[in-house]
Parts: sequence; C-alpha cells; structure tokens
Amino acid sequence: MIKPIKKSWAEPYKIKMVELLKMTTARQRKKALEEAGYNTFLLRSEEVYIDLLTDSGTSAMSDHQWAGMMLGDEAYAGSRNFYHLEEVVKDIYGYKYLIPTHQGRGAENILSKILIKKGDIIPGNMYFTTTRLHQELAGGKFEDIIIDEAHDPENEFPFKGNVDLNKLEKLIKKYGAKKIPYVSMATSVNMAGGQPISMKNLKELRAVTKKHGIRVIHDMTRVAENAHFIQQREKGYQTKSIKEIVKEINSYTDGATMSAKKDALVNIGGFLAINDWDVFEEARNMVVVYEGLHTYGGLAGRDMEAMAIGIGESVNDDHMHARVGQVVYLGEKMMEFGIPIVKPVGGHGIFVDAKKFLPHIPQHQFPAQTLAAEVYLDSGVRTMERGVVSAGRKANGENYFPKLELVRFTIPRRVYTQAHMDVIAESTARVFERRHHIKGMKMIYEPKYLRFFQARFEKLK
Ligand code: PM9
Repeated sequence: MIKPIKKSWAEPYKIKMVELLKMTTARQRKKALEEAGYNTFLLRSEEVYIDLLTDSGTSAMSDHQWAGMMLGDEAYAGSRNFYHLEEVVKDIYGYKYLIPTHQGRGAENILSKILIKKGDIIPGNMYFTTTRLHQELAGGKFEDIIIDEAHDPENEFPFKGNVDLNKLEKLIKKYGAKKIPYVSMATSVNMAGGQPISMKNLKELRAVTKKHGIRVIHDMTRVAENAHFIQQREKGYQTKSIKEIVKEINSYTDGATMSAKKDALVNIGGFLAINDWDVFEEARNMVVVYEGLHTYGGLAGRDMEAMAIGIGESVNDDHMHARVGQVVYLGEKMMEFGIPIVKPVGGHGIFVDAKKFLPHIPQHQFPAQTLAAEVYLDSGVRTMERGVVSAGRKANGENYFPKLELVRFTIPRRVYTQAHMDVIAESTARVFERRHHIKGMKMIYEPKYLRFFQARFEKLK
C-alpha cells in the first residue's frame, strides 16, 4: 500500500523585515556566562543567538499591528484605542469590564489586593511565580490542586492542566468556602509545560465552585493555545473554531488576568477583565494608584491598539495551527535525539526534564539552571530554568523543592524558522552527549523576591 504523503504545517505569513543576529564564539559565550553569574536572565540579548528565554513580549507583530501603532491616540484620558480594546475584549473574550495594566502582574496585584484577605486560601492548577507572589503579598496562601499527572513529565494524559476536584472539595471542607475568595485557574499551565485544561474539567470546576459560591478567576495568558488543544483533543470540539472555544472557556469564569505579551502578540501590555461591577469599580479606582488612569493603565494608546489587533490575530485557526506546529516540530526533533522532555508537548515551548538529563546532579545543586547554562555555552541558545530556583522559598524560609525540574525552551511567536528549530535540537543533543561530565552549581547571590530573575551562581569544581 502507498503511504499517504505527510501534510506539513507552515506559517500563514511571509517575512517582510529581518533583524540581524550576532554570532558568538565559544570563548565569548564562556565570558558572557561568567559575567552573568550563570543566570541566563543576566545575559545581554546581544550575546544570544536564538533567544528562547521566554515567549513573553517577544512575538513579531504583524503589519496590521504596526499600522495600528500609527493610530495611537495618546490622550491622557479616554483614548479611542482604549475603547477599541474594550470592544475586542467583550467581543472575543466575552468579559464585561476591562482595566488595562502595563502587563499581567499589574492585573494580578490589583486583583489580589481586592479579593484576598489575610489568611485566605487560593487553590489553583499549579502555581505561577508572579501570580503566587501577589497572592502571598496580599496575605493569602496558594494551594496546588492540579491533577497528579501534571507533576509527572512522562505521563501523556492529554489534559495535564486539569483541576483535581477532590483536592478542591477537601480544601473547601477543611477551610470553609468563606476562606476561599476564588479558584485561580490557568489555561495552558505554564509551569507544567504549557499543558491544557479540558472544557469538561472546566465545566465541572464551574459546577463545584458555583455550589459553594466561589469565584473562578482565569489566568488567560495563553488561552488561545489551550483552545487549540481542546480543538485537537476533546470530543465535540473538532468543528469549533479557536475563537468559539476561547469564548466558551471564558464563559465558565468570573474574570481574568491577562499578560497580553504572550497569546495577544504584543511586546507589552496586559489587563484585568471582570464581570462583577463591584470588583470592577474597586479595580478602576485602584488602577490609578498603581498603573495609571483607567483608560490607559500604564500603556500608550498605540500599545492598546496593537493589543486589540493582536487579540483578533491570536484566535485565528491557521495562526494557532502553525504556532503549536512549530513547537511540536522541535519536540519531535528533541525526542529523536533521546532528550527527555515533558510529554505531551505543550503550547509555548519544550520543557526538558533536567532531573532525567542530569540525574547525577541533586536538586539542591540546580540541575535545570546548570543545563540552561550548558546549552547557552554550546550554541548561544538562551533558555530558562523552571525548577527549584523559580519555585523560590516558602513563607518560613524553606526552599520549595518542586517535583518538576525543567529547562524551558520557549518559542516566541512568528519569530524563528524551522532551521532555527533544527539548530536548537542539535545543540541540546550535543550537551546530552557530554552530560556525564557536567557538574552542578551553587547559588552565591539570592534576591528576596522572584529570585530566578537576578540570582547568581558559581560552578562546582
Ligand atoms: N510569564 C514567562 O516567561 C514572563 C515572566 S516570568 C519569567 O512565562 C502567566 C501564566 C505567565 C506570566 C508571565 C504572568 C505574568 C502571569 N501568568 O510577565 O507580568 O506566564 O506580563 O505576566 C512569563 P507578566
């Protein structure tokens, strides 16, 4: 029988402008890494060849978005771009009220301050660094209620972002619904490897929380990527568009925080969206303290215009097919080389399992941080630690030791080519070949908050 010819994915755009990259030598990279204290966040971007540090604010904007930038209305109050954005958030996302913020954490700060009281419990489907910190700073305690499968890189369950409803019920029983201001529900769970939550699970979550009068607040930073996986994997959604699925996801929630720097294809921006008038009113008042007037929230008019256009592009089926297609392509290449990665491949990057890659390095010697440094040394590819350093410390000062010790190879949207993906996989494979000779590190400087951004390390001899 003739084998059917494979149908490849391809980008639904062509390149109009290029940004030249600097190539570096191994010697230059060694020096740069030493100066950066072996923390890839502290490298200068000019010292980087392929930048997979994050997909946050690193997307390539479209010609339409750039044209929109020229339509920026930079009035202090009542910019027309705000009203355009407000309309788009209502139309595409389905939330009633909008508060723009400079980025996602601005929205997290305001929301946490409004909804959380000292001693409250905030259950969520795995922590995210900035989200949990704002919850803690507001006096709350985060409790992980993601399904156990999410903590196992090998487990191929298609919806590893799901909430374990038994864990939630237990928390409600233990603390009482009054102590739980909301469930913090993320789509495309970042720290689990960009893993989606299913619509079925979300509906069930909605039913349980409704019964107890608890809100669901959605971290919708990568909601369109989650919608893609629902379309691909969940029964009944194959003929629905990403746009329809996104709107349905949001309909089971009461409000959202958004870092528009990811899905929404802009270099800066975010918002808080909420259906409850009272919360909106308080947030509208609070945003003037922390961000700026409620019709710009720390953003220029042009940024809001680019965001409004980017949101529309983000829910285009062809865009999302190519976006996730490229990530899957890299994942398959890595697996061909035998590199241990989190499975199934998530939406925004490949997460390499550093515990399996460097099993001889104990977690307190930072295997993921070490691996990120080694990949940079090999080829100038910059990745990010998502393990014990990112997890930080508990309120009592003890380190969190997360089960997942990962290096994230995050793919910016519409930026790199398939040949870049090949270079990345080959570089990681070279490091994999010499993995037995790699030694761990010790932390020599640790900032108090979000230490992964600025911590410094030394190589162990
Ligand atoms: N995420 C990321 O690289 C950028 C900063 S942390 C290294 O993945 C979620 C799910 C995020 C996120 C940022 C934020 C905060 C909230 N939720 O960075 O403040 O992935 O816009 O958003 C980053 P901002």
